Amino acid sequence: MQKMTGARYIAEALKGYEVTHVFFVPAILRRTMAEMEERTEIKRIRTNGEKAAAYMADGYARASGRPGVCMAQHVGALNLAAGLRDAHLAGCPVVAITGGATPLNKYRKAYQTNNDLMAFEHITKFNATVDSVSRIPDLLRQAFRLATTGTPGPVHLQFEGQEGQIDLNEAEMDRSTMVEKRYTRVPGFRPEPQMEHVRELAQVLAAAKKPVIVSGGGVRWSGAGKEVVALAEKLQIPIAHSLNGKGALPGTHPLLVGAVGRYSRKSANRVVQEADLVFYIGSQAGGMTTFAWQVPPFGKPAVQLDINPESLGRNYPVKASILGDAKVSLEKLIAVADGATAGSRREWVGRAQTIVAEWREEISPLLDSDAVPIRPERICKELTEMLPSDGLLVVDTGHAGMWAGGLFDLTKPDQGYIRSAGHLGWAFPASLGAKCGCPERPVFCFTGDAGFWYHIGEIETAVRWGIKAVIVVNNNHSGNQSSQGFKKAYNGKPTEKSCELWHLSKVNFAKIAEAIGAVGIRVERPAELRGAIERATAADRLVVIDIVTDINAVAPVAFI
Ligand SMILES: Cc1ncc(C[n+]2csc(CCOP(=O)(O)OP(=O)(O)O)c2C)c(N)n1
Ligand SMILES: [Mg+2]
Repeated sequence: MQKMTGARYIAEALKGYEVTHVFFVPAILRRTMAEMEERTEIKRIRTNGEKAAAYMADGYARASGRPGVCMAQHVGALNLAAGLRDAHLAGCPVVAITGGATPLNKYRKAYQTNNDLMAFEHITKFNATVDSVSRIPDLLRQAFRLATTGTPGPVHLQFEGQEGQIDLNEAEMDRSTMVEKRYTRVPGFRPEPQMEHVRELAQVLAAAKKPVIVSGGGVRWSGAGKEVVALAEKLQIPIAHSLNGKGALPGTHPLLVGAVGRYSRKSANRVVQEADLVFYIGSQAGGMTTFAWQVPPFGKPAVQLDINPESLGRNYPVKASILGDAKVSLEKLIAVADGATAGSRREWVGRAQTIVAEWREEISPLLDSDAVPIRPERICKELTEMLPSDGLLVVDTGHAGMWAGGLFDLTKPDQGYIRSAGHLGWAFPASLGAKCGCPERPVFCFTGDAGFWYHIGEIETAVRWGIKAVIVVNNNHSGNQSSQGFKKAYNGKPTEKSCELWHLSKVNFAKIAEAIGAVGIRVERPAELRGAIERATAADRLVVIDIVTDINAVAPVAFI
């Protein structure tokens, strides 16, 4: 035991947990920040908004597999909470630290004070107050432990004091138990499944004539993409994936049919509809992946593998289920799977491949389109061809999620893909965090203009810290995904004034980027895309590629 301040302890513990960056808006844990400078190499990324700080920590975690850390003082706590919502939906380990009221200033209208704790309750796995400096060690350990185990997710610690200044206090602290290395990355544990459950599930698979795998985000966290492919090859099963699962699979594999559900690829939806059994692996079979339980319809025979028992059978009654880590469970399943049944699925695999070929033929004129203004499909094609061999694509929601989820392909084994789980504006800050988490990887972001506006001030953060990412903006001067919903709201006859609800200004983002010190490239013709991406890849700073696109280009609802 050694007497030390909370600030010193936190700085040393974060270093021990292999945290390389923290994302925050001042003033929070001021003394801890100073200790970090003195005792660690941790970069203290001061952002221009708390929500962006949370998204950066989220992107850092999804890219690196290590928990992301973000912080806000008491008055910024709910801004930070808003940013944890996507990490919660995506199951991503983020440790959020905020300041809170003190016993002396509670309930008396102290400046900037409110009780924020409940706001974190439904978006975190653990939501605790740190009311004594001597509780910092165990609560910090619990925070990292919970963030990285089971289904990963965000956690929140509210430190006493507007700025969490309880870190100034001293206590006897035990350095030897400061860090549990197991929880420095996901997965904290790889629980093994019960073999009888593995055999049961193998039997159901063996009996299926037309099975399909739906590979989810759990496969990405577990690093089980290779095992999914090996099982599919051994038994000859087509593979669809959720949007969270996209980054774990080779986009060019002959058994791959694409993203299933709402932001999807028509071929995947058709194959899942025709299947006689769906095998969900590391997927919650949620509304997005199943198009609100229409693909497949509720009642379709299913089997499931997940690390969290809550997921097993929740949305589709299961004929068999396995509880365990995806990678080790699949290794065992591959060992007992009956490869002799593979031949009986030749016709089914052929059918799936025909469906994929039909989809490709249908979409290729748009992928190759030379239209001006540029079609977003053409951007996806260029990104597929130009993303560096170890590049990571970070994708926003809405139309960006539809275009990239359905049309972009990972073509090299070391490429990656992460996406907003629903919050518009997530991708740009998340891509900056991703670059901090994986500095050696080229990071690209794909976003619409409405998505980019949310956190445009973070261009300044990226320039200040020399964070190099390439931001590809599909700039149709509107949030045009919303146009369809408004058309419906006007009973199919939108008025001229209804454009007010979704049109935005025509702005040149390249000029804004240049003014802040980033590289700005404006693209107006499809033939310029390649050169722009090449230039951006070679640049040494943040690059914004502002692509002028067609305001009338609307992504098809890829439902059968
Ligand atoms: C936080 C949040 N608010 C609102 C939405 C609803 N929403 C989904 S897409 C969209 C517009 C997207 O516009 P843009 O990023 O420019 O892409 P575009 O549709 O124009 O291609 C909106 C407002 C959302 N997903 N998240
Ligand atoms: Mg737009």
